[in-house]
Amino acid sequence: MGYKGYSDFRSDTVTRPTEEMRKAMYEAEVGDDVLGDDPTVKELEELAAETLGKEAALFVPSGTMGNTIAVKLAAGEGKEIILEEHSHIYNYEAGNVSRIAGSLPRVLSSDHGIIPIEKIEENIHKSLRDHIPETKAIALENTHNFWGGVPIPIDYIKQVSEIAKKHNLHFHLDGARVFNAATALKVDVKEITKYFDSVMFCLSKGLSAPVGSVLVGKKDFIREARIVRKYLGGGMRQAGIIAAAGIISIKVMTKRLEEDHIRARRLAEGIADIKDIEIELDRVKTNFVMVKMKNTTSFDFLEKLKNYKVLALPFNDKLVRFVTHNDIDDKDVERAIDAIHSIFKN
Ligand code: TLP
Repeated sequence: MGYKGYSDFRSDTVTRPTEEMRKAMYEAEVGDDVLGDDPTVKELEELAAETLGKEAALFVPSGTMGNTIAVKLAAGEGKEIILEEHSHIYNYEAGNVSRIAGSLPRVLSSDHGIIPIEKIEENIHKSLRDHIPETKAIALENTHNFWGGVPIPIDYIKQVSEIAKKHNLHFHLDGARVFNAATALKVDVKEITKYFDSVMFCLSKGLSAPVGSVLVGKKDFIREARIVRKYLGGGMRQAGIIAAAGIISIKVMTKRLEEDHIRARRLAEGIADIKDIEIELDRVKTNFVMVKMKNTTSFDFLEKLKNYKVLALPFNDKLVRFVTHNDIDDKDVERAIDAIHSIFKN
């Protein structure tokens, strides 16, 4: 079932490929990428590595696979990885951190995605005795999905990277929306990624590609990652068809994210005065608006919202997420604002 005619704020994953992407996909030169001869995949991987300031890159089918491969190589079986308690890797990746990577997540609470530095350091375990699993890795998420798409500040990232270095830990970024973070922080994306050993970012979210994510890091790490991708069944043959869209994601779509952020802001401000809901306005910094229900449930609210042809995503019983993206324009935002006002009109 499609939602043609609806204003779809459920996620930026719903974005459809642009005309430019469709044309590039049609024209893409392709080959068998498992045999290493798809020129378009190679071009995407080289562009991704260069854009994020890393030695090499690997095109993967999803963000989940990119993160899973990274955890598997960075921590691995029986070793610990430090994660924030609401991180996507821990909560929304089907348990892959243990199911596939075989690692133990050491989950730490935070203030909107910021785990106190001392707490991180206290939770690093070296295998002094043979029954203690050793800490091997730490991951951050930027922007942080659960915490409302907030960008994690660079000086914090730098501090965590120093701890990681000091304790010889692999530092991974779940950067599904790292270009939104860079846009909000007004920096080149390298200013964020340079602190990490590996970064996963998604082409298929705000960057509008139909499929795919990229994992970047050192050459040796990516060589190993290619093997893990293969045994997970993620080796793709004439993948240049989809990589062609990813190239446009990086070259073109990364430059327009500010528009989405402005629209999210407009949406948040347009409904902030409604007394039946709660919004933390100062946390609306990228393309997410988290709306807390005071006197109803997310599910009741979303049922009503659907009657106005507006869709959003329930995060839990009380929390609803609206995401702006390339397929949301000013009219969609105004439609959502009017619909929400109508629903809560006494
Ligand atoms: N996030 C999706 C859902 O899973 C919630 C969304 O709509 O936001 N890291 C982060 C921070 C993500 O938000 C997501 C997807 C992923 C990883 C996984 O990417 P995919 O869906 O490509 O496996």
